[in-house]
Amino acid sequence: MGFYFANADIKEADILILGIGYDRTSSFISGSRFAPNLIREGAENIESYSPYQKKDLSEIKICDLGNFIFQNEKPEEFIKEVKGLIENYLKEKKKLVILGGEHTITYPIVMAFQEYYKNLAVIIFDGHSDLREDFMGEKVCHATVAKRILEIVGKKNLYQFGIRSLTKECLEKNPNLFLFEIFKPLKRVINLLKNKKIYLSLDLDVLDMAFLPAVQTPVAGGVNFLELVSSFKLLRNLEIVGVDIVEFSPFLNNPFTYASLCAEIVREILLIMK
Ligand SMILES: [Mn+2]
Repeated sequence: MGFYFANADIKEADILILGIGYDRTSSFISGSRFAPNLIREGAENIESYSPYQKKDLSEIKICDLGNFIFQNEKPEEFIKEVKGLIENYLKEKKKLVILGGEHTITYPIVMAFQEYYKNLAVIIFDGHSDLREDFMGEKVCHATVAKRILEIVGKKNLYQFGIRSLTKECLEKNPNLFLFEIFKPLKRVINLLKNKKIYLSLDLDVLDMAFLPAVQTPVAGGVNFLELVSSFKLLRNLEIVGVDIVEFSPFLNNPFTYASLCAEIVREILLIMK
């Protein structure tokens, strides 16, 4: 099944939605490979109208591409395949919303975006800094993804918000890393991002685990849903060309409850990209 609000074919769509259910490097509670389809199910329970943004999804041309089918899950092959796929959609001048899967998927996606857009900045909302050099013998995994992205886009173009799980060394790696909160620090720096193309990576564990315990690596002390949506509304002032929404692990709790919450987040994201 696709999202019920996906109303366009690939040619006429402005925004493409794609599921990438990769969770091979998950080190704690895996299962995010099931997220894309469960969020589609959860969408059946939400309105296409957003009372937060006072807009309706029917105002946007959206195509749901379904899910990416892996040919090979070896990291090097997976990176190559995903990067190539994303490049093709960018050449068609499409905006993208990608549903993970674990956070690792952001790396090949950003590689493609960085090559296509010369003035790209990456914004990450996440409970974890993901700035480790390597983790459990893996160079490219959910715990190193922000470090790999930092190497591609440079310190001036990576902004991290909501972080509350990191090492002391990681804190020093990115001058634009903001602890605990999203809204206030984002409001302070948003003018620096006005002439950039923006890629947003939304790791759902930025939310407090009381709101969304169904994530692969839960962290206490996160933001609430209203702060997240208020932060999206700030981002509406920027040009967002791509978004990923990662780390939802639906079967950890009643999948439909939390899938509905994730579907609301998808709606709010789509509406800030118009
Ligand atoms: Mn995280």
